[in-house]
Formats: sequence, structure tokens, C-alpha cells
Amino acid sequence: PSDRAWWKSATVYQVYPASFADHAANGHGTLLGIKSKVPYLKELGVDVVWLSPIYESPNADMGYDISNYESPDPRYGTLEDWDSLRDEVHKHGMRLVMDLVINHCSEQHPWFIEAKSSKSNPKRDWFIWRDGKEADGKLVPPNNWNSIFGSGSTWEYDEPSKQYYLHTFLKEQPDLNWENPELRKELWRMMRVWLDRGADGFRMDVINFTGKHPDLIDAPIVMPGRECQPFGPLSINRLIVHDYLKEMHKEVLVDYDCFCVGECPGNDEVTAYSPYSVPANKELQMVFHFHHQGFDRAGSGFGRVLDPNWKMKDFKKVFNEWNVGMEAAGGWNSNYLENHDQPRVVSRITSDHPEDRSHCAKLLAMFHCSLTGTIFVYQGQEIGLANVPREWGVEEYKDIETIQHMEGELAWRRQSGKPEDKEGLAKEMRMTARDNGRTPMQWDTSENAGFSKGTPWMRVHDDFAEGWNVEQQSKQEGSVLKFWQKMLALRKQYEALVYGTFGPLETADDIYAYTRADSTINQKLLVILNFARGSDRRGEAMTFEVPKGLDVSGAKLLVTNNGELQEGSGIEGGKVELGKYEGRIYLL
Ligand code: TEU
Repeated sequence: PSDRAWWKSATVYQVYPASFADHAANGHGTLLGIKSKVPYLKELGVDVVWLSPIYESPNADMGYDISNYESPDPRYGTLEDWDSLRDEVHKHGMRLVMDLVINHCSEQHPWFIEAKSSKSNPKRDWFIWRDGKEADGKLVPPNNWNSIFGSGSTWEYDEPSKQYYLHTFLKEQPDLNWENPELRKELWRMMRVWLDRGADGFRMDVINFTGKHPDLIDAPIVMPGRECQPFGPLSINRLIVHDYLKEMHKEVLVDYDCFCVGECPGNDEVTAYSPYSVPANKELQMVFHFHHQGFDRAGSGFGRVLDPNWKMKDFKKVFNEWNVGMEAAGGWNSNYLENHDQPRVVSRITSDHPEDRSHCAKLLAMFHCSLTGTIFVYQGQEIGLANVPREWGVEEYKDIETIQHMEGELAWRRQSGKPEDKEGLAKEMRMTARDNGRTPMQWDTSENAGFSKGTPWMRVHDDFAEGWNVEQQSKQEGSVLKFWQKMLALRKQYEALVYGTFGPLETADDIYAYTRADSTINQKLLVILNFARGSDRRGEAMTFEVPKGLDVSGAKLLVTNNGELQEGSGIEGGKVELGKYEGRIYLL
């Protein structure tokens, strides 16, 4: 039945192509490198492979600035290479999903070059142009919106035409004007090109940014004293986006058996996000929300400042809201903890101390695989990769967001007479920088972790030879990789993990416990996870008290990261003594 559609129980694996596998010794991942790892992904239990952008790009933002949507960038390979990757993925019974970055393109895209060439060029209206305003005899941007990468205004002045164009992200990434029907038609045509070539769907970059406020009015001041302010709801998640997606569905998606997930930042409410995935609306299968990415950030999920004292209580509240709320709203969740824009969770949520790390990575795998929604695993998560080493200097950071944020913040500090505190700023970046998730994949103990025989574009993590690689973990019983394999298989075996209702339980704040119950097959699981960090972040033992009314008399232990326990053992005496960062899943 359609309510048990294949993609609900699927595991999607995100490949960040630059850092995955390089077959050509050029220091940069390639399509044929990815192809060589397809059997590995199959063995892990993956159903869908999602490729971050591989298109032609000047690479101002690691390929999220596309100058040709229809061809791979030569650094990744050729269209024939893509075809052979597609065949390999299909041969293994998996699907291949492409990144679709169509809120903006590259300033080097021929569309933008034409648009810039004259105000009367037909492509002019494919982008968002406005005259500047006068303030104190000076020309200033049309409004006060702040670009997402902390680089100041979202507007860039084009001297020859004396107008500004809008760029939500970098100035090298001009926003496309979705109000223009010709543009949309061209996007639909381009999507068909990939689907006809055998792509199985898309991950759609910031798709909820495509409907801007028609009058592009000023944003309210939430950062006093600063010239530019976050544009928030004036550009994010506006209702017109649903019209655009319905049109996309009707003009393209309906003709294919494809899988689409929209990336939708904005930290919003479940009810604002569920309409994207409610089947009757005919839009997408699911979207990525960002609510849970804000738990440790002072300010919104976009914030770069970490709150080290974040509370498990707040963390649970967000997950409870989405896991209970999405089912109630009739939509479907996506379930990701990491991606190429986020730090590594073993470092972020638990402890990456060498003695805790493997244990913690397994706790997080149990958590991840027992939540509602389709699972998204980010490359390296399955072997417990951690954030970049604390000792690395800022010169190792390659991400433009990190760099611009640091520059912007220093300028602001100088301007407002505050101490620069470069060391403090670097420390902040160590926890939050996107670079944390972008270090090359660690395959084995050979040079550069087996990622490349050339000079890697980004420094390889120092820990690859200490067991944090695929080869060693695939041979070692009890490794993080083996544990992930087991969890992904378990999720297919126990359908309540996919379709069961999520039932949060009352516990101590630092324990996260819930049931997953599927009444149609009479299956119920109990998940108990000890997230207590303790004063030193090394964890703390806790006692879980079985809540009144929960019958655990027939409980059987299915999986745990406590190696001393026997599978199949039960719960005695209404209590479960949990060691540091211990997790257990029982079948009730
Ligand atoms: O990210 C969208 C987005 O909102 C990010 O800016 C994210 O919130 C931030 O990086 C967290 O630090 C997408 C892509 O995933 C990202 O890699 C691109 O840079 C961005 O869009 C622009 O295309």
C-alpha cells in the first residue's frame, strides 16, 4: 500500500563528492571513485545514494554555485563517468539522487552573463534586480537583508547597469527569479534531462527560499547596530513555494517514479513544514527541517556561536515535536543528524574522547535508527568520524562560510571597539564550522587514508590510522561500522522502527526514552538512551525507571552498545541501570 511506500523504509547515504574517493590521484574525489565504493554502500545497507553537486562550477561554494546544470565538472569526470556510476548503483539495486540547486546559480552561468549584459536582455528578469535607495546622499542597497554567509548585504551593485542583484548566499550565487514562468519552464526541462538519463530523484537545495516577498521590504531589526538584518520569513517558507512545487510536480515529477527531498532551513513549526510532504498536496516526499540543528546554537540554527551548556531537555523537546507532530499532520519526516553543513555528532552531542568515541557513535546510531522518518546517513558517520582536531589552525579551514564569518566577525569587533579575540573566535569555529564534516573519507591506513594518491584538497583528519577507517572497522567485530550495518538491517526487520508511532516517555532529563509501536502488526519497541554528559562530557551513569503503565514483562533486548549484556535479556525490577552513554533497544 502507498502508505508503506518504498522510500519510507529506505536508507539514504549522502556522498560529498569532493571528499569521498579519488580514483585519479588529483586530490579531489571523482565520479569513478564513487563508483568503486558502490559495493561498500550496498553492504552497509544503503538504498539510495545522494550526490552533493557534481556539476560544472567555479566552486565558490563547493559546487553549490552551478554554471552548467547539464554536465559534470571536469574535476569529477565526464557524463560517461556519471552514466557508469548510475549503472553501477542500479546494478546493486539502489537509486541515485542528484542535488538540485535552483534557488540560485553561479554568476558564471550563461544565464547570468546574459542577464548582466543589458537591462533589456530577455534573461534579465531571470534574476532579481532593483535600483538602490538614497540615504544621506549615498546610494545604498534596496533593502537591509543580510546574506546567509555573514558577508553583509544580500545585494551586489552592478556598475554598468547601475542596479543591484539579489544573492541570498555569496555574491557569486545570484538568486533566480521564480516569478518568471520562462525560467521555471527551463528548470523543469533541465530536471527532465536528468530523470530521462536515469537519475532517480533530487535533493533540492534551499527550495523553500524560492518565493521572495513581492515587495522585498526591509527586515525587522533583530541585531541592533548592524547594517544588515536576517530576512527570515520575508524570503523563507512563503506560501507561494507550495504553488511552485505543485507546478513542478505536475510538469515533471508526476511522470517519473522519483524520490524528492527538499532542503528547508528556517527553524520553523512542524505544521508549517508538513504540507510539503502530505501526499494529497502532490509536492515532495519529505523535507529537511533545521529545528534540531539549533539545539546548541545561541540564536537560531544559523548561529555560529555554540552554547556549551545546551540542555538535553530542549533537545528532546524538538525531537518529540517532530516525531509526534509529523505523524499527526499526515506528512513524513526526513531523519538526518549530519550533513556537509554540520559538525560531526559524536563530537557535538556526546564525547569524541578516544575512550568514549566508539561507544558514543553507537549510542547515536541507535538514536538515529529509531526515530521516525527516512534515514539519511552522511559519509563517515557510519565509522564515527569526529570534528577536525582541536589543534588545527584556522588555515586548515577551507569553507567560504567559515572564512567569511570569521572575517565579518573580526571587522564587526574592530568597528565596535571590542577586542578581536582571534583565538576565541577560532575556538568557536572549531565546534561549528562546516569544515568539520568535509574532511576526506577515511578508507584505510594507507597514505591520505586511502582517499587519494594525490595531494588532498583538504587536510585528512589525523586519526585515520587509529582505527577510524572503513577497512579496519569492516574486519573488526564490535566496530562502529558493524554496528551501523546491524542497526540499518534491524530497521528493515522491525517495521515498527519505520512505521510505529513515536511515544516519548517521562524520564530524567538526560535520558531519552520512547516507544515505537505499530498496532497493525502488533509490534512495540522500547528505546532507552543515556545522553548524560556529566561535568566533563565523559558521560554519567543513570537509572531509568520504567514508567507506570508500560508493560515490560516480556521485554527482550534487541541491541545495545553495552558489550557485556546478552541479547535477549529482559528488564528486572522496574529499573534499568545505564552506564555512561549506554543505549538499549528492547522488543516488548
Ligand atoms: O545550505 C543551506 C543553508 O541554509 C546553509 O547555509 C546552512 O544553514 C549553513 O551552512 C549552516 O552552517 C545549502 C547547502 O547545503 C550549502 O552547502 C550551501 O552552501 C547553501 O545551500 C547554498 O547553496
